[in-house]
Parts: sequence; C-alpha cells; structure tokens
Amino acid sequence: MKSYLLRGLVFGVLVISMLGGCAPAAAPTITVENGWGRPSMDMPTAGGIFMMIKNSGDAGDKLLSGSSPACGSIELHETVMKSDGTMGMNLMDKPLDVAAGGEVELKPGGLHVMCIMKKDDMFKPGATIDLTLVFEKSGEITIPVEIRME
Ligand SMILES: [Cu+2]
Repeated sequence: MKSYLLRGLVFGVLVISMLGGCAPAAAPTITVENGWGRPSMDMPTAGGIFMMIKNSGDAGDKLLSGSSPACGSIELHETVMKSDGTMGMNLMDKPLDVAAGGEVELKPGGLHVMCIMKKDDMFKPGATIDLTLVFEKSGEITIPVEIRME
C-alpha cells in the first residue's frame, strides 16, 4: 500500500511536470482492502477471491488483469442467474471500472476474482497468498489474500 502511494505520488509529479505545471493533473488513488478467498464450491480446481477496491483520487481507473503464484491464471467473473434458475458465473468481457471517488466490492454472489488451477499447497484455509492486480493507470498493486473455509 505504501509503495503504491509512493508510486502514485511519483507518477503524479511526472504528469504535472509534463503539463508544464499549469494545473494539477487528475489521477486515481487506488487502495485495496480486506482481500480474502475460499475454494470454489462449483469448481474444485478454482477459488474465489474477494476484496474492496477504493479510488480516492480524482480520475477513474480500470482493473485489467491479475496474477498470483498460487493460481495458474486469474480471471474476473460475475455471478449471474442462468436461464434454468441456477447460479453460474460469467467471465467479464471488459475491464472493471473503478470511478473517481468510487468503490467496488468483490463479494460472494457478485463480482469476484477467480483463481484458476489453484495450487492446493498454497491456496488452502489458514494460508495467505499474494495477489497482484494490474490497473490501467495505477499499474500493479499486490495485496495479501487470506484463505478461509466459509
Ligand atoms: Cu468465478
């Protein structure tokens, strides 16, 4: 979190200097809190990861992708009601918007990050894994994700 803030600051200073110092440049300030995950109930090889993403800056940002040493790959999913009335999930077909001054909650039954081909020796209840999120403007932010059995 601290290193991100520092990077945001450096980036902000660069942008301002590029603009010749005319006006403060709008920039996102992303923080990610309460990262946690659990093995998926529907997909034995996957895990759901949840968090709160906040943007206290004055420009929007987008979550583009992610990675984790505990996962073969990372996808952004949304939970949907299927035509037969059961719940399923869809791969998001566009980046996740985090508006200026806004927040987005990833939670069970809603938006979530999916850990595909999870490594069972790392992604297990009681353990904490690293998740790196890649934002369009803010770059990479790595957060701890506590694995629970819920
Ligand atoms: Cu999913």
